[in-house]
Amino acid sequence: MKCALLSFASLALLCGHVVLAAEPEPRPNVLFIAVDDLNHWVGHLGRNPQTKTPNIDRLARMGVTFTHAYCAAPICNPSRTALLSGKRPSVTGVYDNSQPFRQGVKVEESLVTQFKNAGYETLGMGKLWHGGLGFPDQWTATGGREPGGGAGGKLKEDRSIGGIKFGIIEGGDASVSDTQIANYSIAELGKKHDKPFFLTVGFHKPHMPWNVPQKYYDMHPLDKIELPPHRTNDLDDLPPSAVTMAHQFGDHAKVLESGRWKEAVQGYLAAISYLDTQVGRVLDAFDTSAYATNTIICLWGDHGWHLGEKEHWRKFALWEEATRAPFIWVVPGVTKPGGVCDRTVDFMSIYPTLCALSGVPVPRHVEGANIRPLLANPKAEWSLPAVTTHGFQNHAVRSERWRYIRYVNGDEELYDHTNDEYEFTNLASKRAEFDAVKAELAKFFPKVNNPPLKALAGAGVEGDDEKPALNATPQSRRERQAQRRQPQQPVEPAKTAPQQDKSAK
Ligand SMILES: [Ca+2]
Repeated sequence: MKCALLSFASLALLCGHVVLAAEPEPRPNVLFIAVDDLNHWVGHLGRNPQTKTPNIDRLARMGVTFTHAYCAAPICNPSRTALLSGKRPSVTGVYDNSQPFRQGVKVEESLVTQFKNAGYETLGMGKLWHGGLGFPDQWTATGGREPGGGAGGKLKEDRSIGGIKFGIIEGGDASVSDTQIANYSIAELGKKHDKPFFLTVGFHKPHMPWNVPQKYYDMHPLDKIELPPHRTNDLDDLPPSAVTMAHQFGDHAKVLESGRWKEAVQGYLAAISYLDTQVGRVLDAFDTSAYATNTIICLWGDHGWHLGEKEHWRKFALWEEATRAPFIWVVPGVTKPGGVCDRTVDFMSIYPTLCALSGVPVPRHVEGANIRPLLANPKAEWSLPAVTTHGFQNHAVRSERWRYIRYVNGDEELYDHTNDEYEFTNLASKRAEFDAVKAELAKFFPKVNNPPLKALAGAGVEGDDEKPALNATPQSRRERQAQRRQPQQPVEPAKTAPQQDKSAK
């Protein structure tokens, strides 16, 4: 009715030869749900049938879920820095947890700042940037620092295997800080807001330690746990850079030695189910709130996670398990319930898409594609692959069919997902016909490859006890010299890569 009246008023003014700017549409709120270290083990993506995530699956049914969504970097700090700043790791030089994002990004470049400057209330609690909420000036108000950070409550039973940390805590859900983070967002959804809001819910779990109450372990009985698909000879066809990446922490050897691989899988599933419960509490509050019909919801995991696939654990790699994560959007007037999009997207899309959907200007520095066309029609044509970077000049390009990885020293991997969804067979140097495929995919590697920012000793470990993986791939002295000489040069085809076969089609 209001719109009809406005239209009539605008028409009257036009007829009187007086042109005034139309009153802008009311802007949508944004509920921004960031989940730490949640890989594609959510029920509706079907990757692991053992996982129990009824609430994330319910959110997926409310709008559009992306089955091929990938991080810009497979580590907390660079992934979040990229998607929140709109600048890839290869632009900021933030490749790792040890490089302070504040040195690569200005507060004015932040997605949250952009919404604040556009007149939004910017509210949040938990982990958004690496270590917490990031720049204080982005926020109009926050829920403050959650008790205990992301670690959870006091352990009743420590089940950790070396660096893979998990166990059962004393007490119930209230002992884990994500419960307080959910409480904060539930309270904000219950308030009257005079301005549109951008509300961040920054969940920590299922980041390690997987310390959650007993009941979540009981949801996943050990005798029912199955190991993720893996092959004992899976590394035989990998180049040296990839093997280095797989073995960088030595986790898999320790897990095998312990004989408790299934317990670790159980721990991750338990932490996911705890996290899902908190997502459900927020959704329940959302459904009954005054904002259920005028709020965009965007849920993302910051990267994937390995649990022994390719003899690798954690993130820190360029394979499917380390790079794929849930990505769900609910956009009033744009998405329809039950949408499933198989197109390849990466999380650089978040910044420009949220701005475009909210009528907020997109700053010039922002990279990434506006995926509104896919939100409106998940089957729409889409020509862009997803791009992930891990360390200086190590990149992966993922199209709907292929994953092509090229490391700084020219090492390569190529996987065909039409018949190899677990990336068991590296085709990179198998046949000449793949050279054309690689050449096509290589066009999407980042054109700017800035050197890594200086790491701060002891930095990057705010709320994250994992060691840097910056030097996971060995560099030759020649490469290091070239890097120092030409920090801004676009990536060149590696000299050690096979020559393209021009006759191959
Ligand atoms: Ca993370």
